[in-house]
Amino acid sequence: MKIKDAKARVVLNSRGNPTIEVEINGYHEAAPEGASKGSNEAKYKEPTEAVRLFNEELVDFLKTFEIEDLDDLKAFEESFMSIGGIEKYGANTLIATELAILRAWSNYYKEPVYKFFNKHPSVNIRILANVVGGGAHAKGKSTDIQEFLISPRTEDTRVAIFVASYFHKLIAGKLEVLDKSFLYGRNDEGAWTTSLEDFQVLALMKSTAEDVKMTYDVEIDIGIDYAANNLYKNGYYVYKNGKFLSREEQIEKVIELANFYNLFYIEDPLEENDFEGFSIIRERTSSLIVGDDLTVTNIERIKKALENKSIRGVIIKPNQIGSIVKTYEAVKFCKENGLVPIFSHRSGETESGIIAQIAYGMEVPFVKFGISGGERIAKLNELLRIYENRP
Ligand code: 2PG
Ligand code: MG
Repeated sequence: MKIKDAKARVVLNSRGNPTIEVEINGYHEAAPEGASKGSNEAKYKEPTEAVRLFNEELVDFLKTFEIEDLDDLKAFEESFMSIGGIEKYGANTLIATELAILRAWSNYYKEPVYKFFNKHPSVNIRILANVVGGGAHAKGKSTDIQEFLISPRTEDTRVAIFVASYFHKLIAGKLEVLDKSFLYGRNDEGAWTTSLEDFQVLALMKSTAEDVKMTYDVEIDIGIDYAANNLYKNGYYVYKNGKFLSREEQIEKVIELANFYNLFYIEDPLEENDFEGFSIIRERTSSLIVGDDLTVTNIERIKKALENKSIRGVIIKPNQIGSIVKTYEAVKFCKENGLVPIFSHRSGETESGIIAQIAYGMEVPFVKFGISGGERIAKLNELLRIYENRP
C-alpha cells in the first residue's frame, strides 16, 4: 500500500483532553494518553504543536513510503528517527501515524488489522477488567489502589466479556448498600469510585466473585493495579488517610494482601525504579507480579526486570514506547523469556478498537481494556467480532 494522503488534526480523547489524530489515505487513528504515566515513557509533544509539525513537515515525507509488512514499518521508523523522530515530533505523533497506517492497510487489502502481524493467530485471550478504581483515575474520595481487576477464568473470550460486565453491575449494587455516599460514580476508565477502604473493596470483590460463580459457573480471579508510583513521595508510600509506609512496610503490606485475598495479579506494587523490591514480592508470592511504570514497554527495562527476577508479567502499551515495531519486539521478547505480556489500554482512550486487533495479531494471552464506557467497550466489541469470525 502506497501512502498517498496524510494529514493530522486535534481531536478529543475519552477524558475530553486534546490529542493528535492522523489520517492516512482517508483512515484515521488517534493517540491515547495515560494519567498515571511512568517517567520513563516515550515523550509526547503538545497536541496542537504536534499537529502543526505533522502537517508542515511530515506529509511529503510520509508519501515516499509503501507499507506491506512489519519490515516496511521498520524501515519507515528508521527514516522517521533519522529526521528527528520522537524527540522532535513526539511519541503521540508516531503512534497515531502507525495506527492510521495499519487501519489504512487493513482497508486497502480488505483484511483485518491483525493479519498485518500474523495471518493465522491462535490464542484464547483472557481479559482483565477494572471494576472499581481510584488513584490517579478518580477525583474526590476514592481508593488508594488505582484498579481492582477481575479476570474470568475461561478459555472462551466471549463468555469472559459478558461475565465481567455482569460482575461490574453486580458489585455496584453491593457498593450502594455498604457505602452510604455511593452515587454510581465512575472514574476515567468506567470503574466505580467509592469511599470504602481498599481492604473493604477487596472483600467485596471476593464475595461478588462467589456470587458470579454461582450464576455463571466461571471462576473469577481477582487482581489489582496498585500504581504505587503515584503514592511514592520523598521515599515513602503516602496514603490518603495520612498514613505513610516505608519501602519495607509497603512490601510487607503487598505480600499480606496477596496472600490474604489470594490475589492472582498485582501490577506496579512499588515505585517505578525498585526492581529489587519487586523481586522480593515476586519471590514471596505466587501472584502474577507485573511491571507497567517499571517497564514502560521498553525492552531495556524489561531485560533489567528479567535479570533482577522482578516480575512474571509485563504490561504492553504501544503508546508508552511510541512505536508499533518496538511494541512487537517487546511482546516477542516477553514470550521468549517466559514473561506474560498483557496488552493494555490507557486511561485517556480513543474510540477505536484497533488495540484489540493488534493484541490478537501479536497473540498476547491477556488484555486489560476495562469493562465500561464507550471507548473501553469499543475494544471489547472488537474482540467479540474477532472471535466470532475466527476459523
Ligand atoms: C495503568 C493505566 C491503564 P494510565 O496504570 O495501567 O489502566 O493507567 O493510562 O493512566 O497510565
Ligand atoms: Mg498500570
